[in-house]
Order: sequence, then structure tokens, then C-alpha cells
Amino acid sequence: MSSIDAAELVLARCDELAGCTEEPGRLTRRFATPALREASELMAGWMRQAGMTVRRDAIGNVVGRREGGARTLLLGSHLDTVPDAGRFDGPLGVLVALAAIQGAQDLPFALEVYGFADEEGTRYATSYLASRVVAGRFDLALLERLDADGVSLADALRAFGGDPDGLSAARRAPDDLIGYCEVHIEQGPVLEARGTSLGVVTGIAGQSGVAMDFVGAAGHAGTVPMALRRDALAAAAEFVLAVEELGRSSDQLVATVGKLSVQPGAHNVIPGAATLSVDVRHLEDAVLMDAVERLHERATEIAQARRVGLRWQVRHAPAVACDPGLTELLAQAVGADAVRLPSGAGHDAAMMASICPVAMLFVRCADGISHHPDESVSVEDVAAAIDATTRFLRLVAPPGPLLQPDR
Ligand code: HGY
Ligand code: MN
Ligand code: MN
Repeated sequence: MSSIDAAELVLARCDELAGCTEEPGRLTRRFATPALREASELMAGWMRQAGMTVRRDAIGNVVGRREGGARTLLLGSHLDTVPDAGRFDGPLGVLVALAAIQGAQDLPFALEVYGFADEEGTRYATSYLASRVVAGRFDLALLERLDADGVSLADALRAFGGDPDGLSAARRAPDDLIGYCEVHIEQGPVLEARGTSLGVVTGIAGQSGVAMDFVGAAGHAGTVPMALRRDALAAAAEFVLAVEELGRSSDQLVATVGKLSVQPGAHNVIPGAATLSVDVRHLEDAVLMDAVERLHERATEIAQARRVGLRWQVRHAPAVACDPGLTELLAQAVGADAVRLPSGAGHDAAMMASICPVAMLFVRCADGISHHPDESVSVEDVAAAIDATTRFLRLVAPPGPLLQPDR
């Protein structure tokens, strides 16, 4: 099959996967839903067609394996999506990996392709949930966390066919791993601006997520004088603008309030509580931590001035550098003038870096659009990604000094 034909097939499969959705008319595929189950089964079938043996691990990842030697190179990306998603964020990487291995037979190592069950964390406000389990960094307390419908992660996982009591079996020991390589849509405008199909990722930005509430006092919108109110939404509004101002204050810092809900939520009731999510990112953890601390101080000031309560809970995923040795091979596979760029988005590679060397290949996307249904890639760029990944597989010799993890 020519690489253009292989790329056409990848795009057709991305279209087919886009039909696996929780919401008719828009693509939303969260962790442990029937839509994800359907997508995992499609992927498992395609893995079998590619000659792999397929298993599902305890967190619900679908994993294809092709034997070839004592050590194993991992490839993959995720199958879950954000709400109202594009069709390439995640599945493109799994499908390019499957296409690329067809062109690289008789390798001196085994290959495994992971379709991770949850990277986006949409359902349980997690980060890298599925690769976290594989890396052995999953906090079991998370099993008790509830989704918006009150379903615990443990119950959702059981219904999905996973095993909350057996998660440690999904963990990969670093000993036999050569590394992990992930292909992903760029999700930004850099490659398009540089006029190139592919880019080699240098590192992945750290990200902090804050779950927070302002808690005031609900009351009658017609009777409580303005001076006596403890309006939670007014506090949140002031804080949202502070988040934007902080994000604008430094070149590479970005800060977003992506969710805001108001209780009880009626036109004639003063808001008693406001629940927000804050997402803050930077390539340097120190800058990121400092930014989150400043936001916490600001939220505390606003809460005090407005006599409302504040709940503040932070989760942090540190910045990660891609492995120099594996990345050099990927750059060779792309070509002499390979563009290198950091990733502002989070990827499973960030979590996998805690157990093995990682490398990432970005594929140009139209207008830098992602986390949006208009996400788009060209067949030529996908063909280039397949070819580069195949060349990369051939360049990864049995582990020598270049590929020894330095830990
Ligand atoms: O939010 C992210 O960076 C990723 O797409 N989950
Ligand atoms: Mn995403
Ligand atoms: Mn992604």
C-alpha cells in the first residue's frame, strides 16, 4: 500500500471513530462510556488486522502487541475526547502507529500500540488517567471520585469491563521498555506558519488544574440590599478577569477558566455558590507554581473582601523533556531540517516519561485549531507522518548506549 493510501485509510478510520460518540451530532467520548467501548472495539479489530495480538488492561486501555525480541517499543495515544471534540486529537496517533508498523517488519524488538482510555480527563477531572496507571503513578483514592452523575470512577471502570482492584497489573515495568513514541496533531499554528508537515517535540509543558468554589449566600434578588449580599458569582467574575490578566502578564504563560457553574442558578436568586475550573500552563514548573500561588492569593483576597468562602484544590502535572536520544532518531527520520518545537498541550508521553524515554512527532493541523470540531489534517501530512514513523522504527536499533534510560 502506498503511504497516501495508508493515510487515506487512517483518515477514514478517524471518521469512523468519530461516529462513536455519547452525543448525536457532536463528538464527545469520555472515559468508560459505551462510546469509548465502541471505539476501543473498532481499534482492537484494526490492531488484529495489523497482525497484533490484542488485550485490554485493567484501566480499559486497548493494547496491540507484535512480538519481535526481548525488549519492547511502545507507540500510541488516546481514544477519549473532550466535549464537542475534533476527530484527530488522540486517535490519529494510534492509527498512524498502526499504519507505520506495517512498513517495518522484522524489527529486533517487540512493538506495542496503546489506545489509552483516558487522557483528557473530561469525566473525572484527572490528568493522564490511563497512562498514569501504566506508569504506576495512579492514586487509588481517585477510584472514589464521582462524575457529574454521581457515578464513582471504580463503578464506571467495572461497568466498562476494567478492574479497579487489579490496576497494578496494568503497570509496565521499565526494565524491558526501549521507549514510547507518540504521534499527535500539533493543536497549534507553528508548523503551518513554518510551512512544514511534521515537527519533533522537545518537551511538554507542565499543567496545573485548580478545582475551586466561591461559597456565598443565596438570597432574594429583589429584597437583599446590594451592600448586604455575599454574591458568589460576582466573586468568580472578578477572579476570572484576574486569571486572564495573569495569563497575559508573561509570554509563555497561559491561564484559562474553562468551566463555571452557578448554584442555585435562577434569574431571581442571588448566586450562593460558583464552581470554577482553572487551567494554567508553562514550560517551566517554577514559573507555573508561582503563577498558581499568585492566583490563590488573589482568590483569597477576593473571597475576604466579599465575605465569601473559598475552596481551592490543585493538581499538578510537571513539565517533561523528551528523551534526547530517541528524539534525535525521530528527527533523523523526519529529515535534516526537522523543525523542533515544545508542546503546550499535555500528552500521554508526559506520563510515560516516568518509566521510559519518550519522543513525540507533531503533524501540522489547519489554522492551529484543536479541541474543536473543525480540527483538520491533510492526507499528505498524515502520509508524511506514517513514513517518518516507519523510518524511526527502523532507526531504533536494539538498545545501545544512546537509548539506555539514564535512571
Ligand atoms: O489539555 C490538554 O493539553 C490535552 O489535550 N489533554
Ligand atoms: Mn486534547
Ligand atoms: Mn490529545
